Amino acid sequence: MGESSTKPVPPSPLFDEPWRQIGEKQETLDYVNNYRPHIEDQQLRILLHGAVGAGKSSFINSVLSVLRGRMCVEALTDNTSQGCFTKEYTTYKIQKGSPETFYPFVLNDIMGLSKDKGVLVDDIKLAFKGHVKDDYRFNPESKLSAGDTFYNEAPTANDRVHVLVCVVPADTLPFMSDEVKKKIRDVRVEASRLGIPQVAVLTKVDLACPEVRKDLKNVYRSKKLKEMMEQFSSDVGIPVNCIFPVKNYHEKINFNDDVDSLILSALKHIIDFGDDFINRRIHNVYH
Ligand SMILES: Nc1nc2c(ncn2[C@@H]2O[C@H](COP(=O)(O)OP(=O)(O)O)[C@@H](O)[C@H]2O)c(=O)[nH]1
Ligand SMILES: [Mg+2]
Repeated sequence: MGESSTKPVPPSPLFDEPWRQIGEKQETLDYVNNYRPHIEDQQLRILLHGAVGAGKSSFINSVLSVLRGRMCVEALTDNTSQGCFTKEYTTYKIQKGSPETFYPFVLNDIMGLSKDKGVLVDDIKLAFKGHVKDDYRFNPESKLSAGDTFYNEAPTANDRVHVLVCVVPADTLPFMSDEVKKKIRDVRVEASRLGIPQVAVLTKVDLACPEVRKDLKNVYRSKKLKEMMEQFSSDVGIPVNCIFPVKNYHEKINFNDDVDSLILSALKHIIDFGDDFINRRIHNVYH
């Protein structure tokens, strides 16, 4: 009866159940607040790389904001994507409580993923090993070399990079050029050679999927985002379990637990990967 009036039901854009659990916000925040590297004074250096406009500065600001409990715009974001392919190397420390106390991790960002312009892979390699001093202005035409004022001849364990984070925007990910994918792979290979763990942060998930824009809790229910993460994983070789979707605090939006939880979850995993690397290094030195 009435068979002709039954329209085919379009498949839902969402899975019934999330395929990954977002950790509980307070628990993750406590974990991050209590994190201490095993060696005293060791600091974990997190290097973010990604194209202009990927959301690197916004991610740093989001981390600062979540941890300090107020909106921060320290790593000034940039709306224009022109003419800013030379960038200074800046270390962002995060104050913890009293003015002279800092979290034991720092963040750097580097613009290394343009098709043609952008930081040279050679310079990224130098940054990995801690040879790039703060305030160095990258030159896409020539690499930093020994003897330069900004070349650190004797990097300490704290100057080295302990975890590499590739920042990619979800909204434009399907249009990422083969050249950029190749650059991500090249940087990854160099990082792997030095044993540096790699993570990807997928920003702007709110712009990539309407269901996620409606409710950020849908992030691990969105079929579109899962597909995107799997495709990106197979394109550049970063396992899906090392890819973390986030929405940044990027304009005057109010604090929101869902935004916080995703930022903190990404940060927790970044810290864990970096910490593993530090511990492996100690092990290798002493054994
Ligand atoms: N909707 C949305 N916009 C974002 C997000 N993250 C960054 N943006 C915007 O993207 C633009 C570039 O971000 P920015 O952090 O400056 O990128 P960077 O060049 O990698 O440092 C800015 O206009 C941000 O407001 C996000 O998660 N969602
Ligand atoms: Mg920036």
